Amino acid sequence: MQYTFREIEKKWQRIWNETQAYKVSNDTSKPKCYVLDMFPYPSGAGLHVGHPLGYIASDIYARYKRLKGFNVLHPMGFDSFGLPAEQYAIETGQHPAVTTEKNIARYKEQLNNIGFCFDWSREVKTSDPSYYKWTQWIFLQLYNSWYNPETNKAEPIEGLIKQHTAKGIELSENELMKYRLAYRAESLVNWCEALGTVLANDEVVNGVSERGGHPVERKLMSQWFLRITSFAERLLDGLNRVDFPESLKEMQRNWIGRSEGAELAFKIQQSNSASKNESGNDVQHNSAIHVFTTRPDTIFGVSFMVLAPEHSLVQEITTEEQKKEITEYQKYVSSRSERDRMSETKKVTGAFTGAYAVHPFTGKAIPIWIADYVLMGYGTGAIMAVPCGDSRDYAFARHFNIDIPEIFEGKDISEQAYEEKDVTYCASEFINGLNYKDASARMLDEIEARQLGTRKINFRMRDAGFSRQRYWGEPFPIVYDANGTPVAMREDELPLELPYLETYSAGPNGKGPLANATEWMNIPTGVRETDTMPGYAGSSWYYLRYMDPHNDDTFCSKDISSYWNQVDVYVGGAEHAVGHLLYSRMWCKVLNDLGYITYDEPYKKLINQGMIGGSSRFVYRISGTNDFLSKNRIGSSLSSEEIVETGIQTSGPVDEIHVDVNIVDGYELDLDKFRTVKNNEYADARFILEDGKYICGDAVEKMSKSKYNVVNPDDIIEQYGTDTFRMYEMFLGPIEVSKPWDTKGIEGVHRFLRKLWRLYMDESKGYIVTDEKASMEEQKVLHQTIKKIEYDTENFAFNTSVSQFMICVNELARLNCTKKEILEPLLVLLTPFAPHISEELWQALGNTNTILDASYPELNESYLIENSFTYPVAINGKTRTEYEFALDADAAEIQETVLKDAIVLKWMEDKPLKKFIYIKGKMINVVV
Ligand code: ANZ
Repeated sequence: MQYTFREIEKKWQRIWNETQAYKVSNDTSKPKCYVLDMFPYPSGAGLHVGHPLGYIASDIYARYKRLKGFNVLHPMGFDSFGLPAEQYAIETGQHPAVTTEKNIARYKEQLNNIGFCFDWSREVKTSDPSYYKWTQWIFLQLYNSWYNPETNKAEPIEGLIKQHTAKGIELSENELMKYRLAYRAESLVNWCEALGTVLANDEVVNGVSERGGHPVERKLMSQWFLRITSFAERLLDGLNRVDFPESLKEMQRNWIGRSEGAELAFKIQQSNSASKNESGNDVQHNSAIHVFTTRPDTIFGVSFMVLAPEHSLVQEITTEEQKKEITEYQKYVSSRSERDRMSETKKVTGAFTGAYAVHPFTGKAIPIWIADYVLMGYGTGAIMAVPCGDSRDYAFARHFNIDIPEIFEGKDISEQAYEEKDVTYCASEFINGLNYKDASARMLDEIEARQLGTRKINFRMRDAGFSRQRYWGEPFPIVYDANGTPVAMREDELPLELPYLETYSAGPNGKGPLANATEWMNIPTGVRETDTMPGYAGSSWYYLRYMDPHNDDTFCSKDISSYWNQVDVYVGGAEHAVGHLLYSRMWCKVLNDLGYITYDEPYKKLINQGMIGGSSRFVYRISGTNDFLSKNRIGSSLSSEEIVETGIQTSGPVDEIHVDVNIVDGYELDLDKFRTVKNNEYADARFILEDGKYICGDAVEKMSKSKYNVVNPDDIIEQYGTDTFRMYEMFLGPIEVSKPWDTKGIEGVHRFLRKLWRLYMDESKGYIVTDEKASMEEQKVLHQTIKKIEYDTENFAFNTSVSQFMICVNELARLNCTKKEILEPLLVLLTPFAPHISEELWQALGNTNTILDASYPELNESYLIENSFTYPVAINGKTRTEYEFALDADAAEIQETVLKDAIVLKWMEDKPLKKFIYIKGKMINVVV
């Protein structure tokens, strides 16, 4: 019988589908295991071979856990709302609802082709009203909650209202907005004109939109926000309780950006003649400049202060003489993005306000400047500048000729600031002579004692923008009444469905497309919110819906979420490190605080799979011609035969052009196919070959259509089969490492499966497995494999598992092993990797139940223990031969056997035995 993989795979996929083999029950006495993949955006391009890498790894793990007796939840769904889906729809001129459905169907087909064990009855789609009903409901929970700093928990906002009523205070809606976890506020946002929407910080990379690379500017707009900053400390703490890659934890920590320090006030010096208002009168400044510093220990080194150019005090304190300069500088800064300002380190710019502050300890006058390196959005938007301790302050002082006081004993600051903390202080009054730690503590005490300021912890993280001026997202369950006050919809009014729009161009006044849906927008009680929720709304809680996907009464019943509990393993890309992964952790904490679920971290363990790069191929066209040089002929001269044969006269500078990897075998271009691509653009191309072949250049690049290096899993599966494809993806290398796709090596994996097949099946004789008892050696091969596969699977090290399977099959083939005792458990080990061939052979062995529910082979370590030893046998200390004995063999028997051995007798030369030395497990020496 042949290994007809196409038939076998289709057959089992059909049977598993018919028997609902992957359906998972919530009602079971088995221990649970929840294995989750980051669900995909159903983009128009479909899946390429890079996408399933993580899915295959998690699928292997899920199948393994099932064989180990767990009830395994391994669901899949679609992140079908959001910008990518809408952009695709706009590009192709079709409605997002239509393209999304089409793309989902295509994705599902491709996923099923890879043989995943997803329980499709639990599929969720974020754009489905039955799903986003609950996204809207959770939004209302956020809207109706506040963060109680006393209990450190999200709580219903009624509690806050009651607290105030008890004190006789009635909180207005404006006041409440300052507490709600989902709130509306005016804020400078990342406005992307080209996309017509506001973007979250993590969607802006290097000052342009992550999608499309369009310019992003800062704009003041009224937006919805999530008060994620209230959870900053808990988001940090929680990282100590989860098993995430250290690099990812570090990214989250940096993003949250916790800084300990002090906030303190510098009084503004009362005007000398310098500060006059428009009518020429002295201006009274009652205000002080509040600064945030992480280095209160350096306060005696302060020689100037800097306000962010947008700081509200600038206007007030600037003197008449400096007005012009300050205004011009402000104009210059407003043209620059926050990111440019943060990343600019070389160019020093700034302007003097003409005003002075008073040093809180020395009473000295300190000039107040504005400069773009101080950002309005961080700390208080103002700093005390310490040039000797901070490089930006140092550069600034140097550039503007400001004093650089020395406060670090014996540190050289003639060239640059000293930023290390191994210092003792001088010229610093009461901290002179102290080290950093003691000085900081003393200074903080002093600042608080003198009521100059307080200890303060700052976070770099900002509240998360939650509004998008787009069509394809969840509508907010909010209506503005006649006064413009937001009113939450009632739970029983949900879902608020997205109206069907024919066009989804932007609405008036920077509003989204929903502002064009006037009938939908204007209702008797007011006007609906026309923004929609961002892409990360639906993905912040989808792991919960999979547990209880058809519940119409609640987002997920508490019993069920307690049973499935945290996601045991979450597999996905590192690009979601500070977006999705932080938001979903916050939502989890809120739902936990409000008592809807029983844990406050959604994911126990996280694995980031690496990216699979495309292996691009290039051809080299002589510029301005349709003539091509094979890679190693670039720069070489043409022979006269070649000139005659091809008609190409001279070589010359070449253009490197991407060529579709699918018409290249390894590096060799298929010339006939090449002539037909791009509407026969190269139909009359001429070639200078090497050894009769056209050899392409290559490079590893992102896998994308524009680089003609996309490999579709369907094509690979058609040629080699699903099982080969799955194993080959794993064989490419460690899951967390990025690597290029290379179809070449797949042959080896395919040959391995054929070889495995032949252990069970003979082409002419058919089924050849016997009931004979296995030898120790065969048992050893099997149990080594059990041990390795089990260890690797627990550690997601699947590439070495594939190697082990290969070693195992080679060994068993060498031993001519046909024994069921060995070959049957081997199939169970292989099932998670190559389920179809395993099931086919399992049935051939006479099993009638499915292998998906077989039990995992038990490791018997005793087969791995070496139980015999090959002794070197010496005569008078010189090794002459060797002999294998069982380790527990009797010493007298060993002596008897050795002394009868021909080689031994020869070297004894008939001399009488003086001594027989036997050291167990080491050596034998015959002394004569
Ligand atoms: C005095 C000082 C002395 C500082 C010294 C540093 C070193 P992190 O760690 O990132 O929190 N800073 C405060 N607010 C700022 C703003 N809005 N824009 C730009 N810089 C700002 O950094 C905190 C430090 O960054 C603060 O401590 C402040 O400078 C500056 F030897 O104060 B420091």
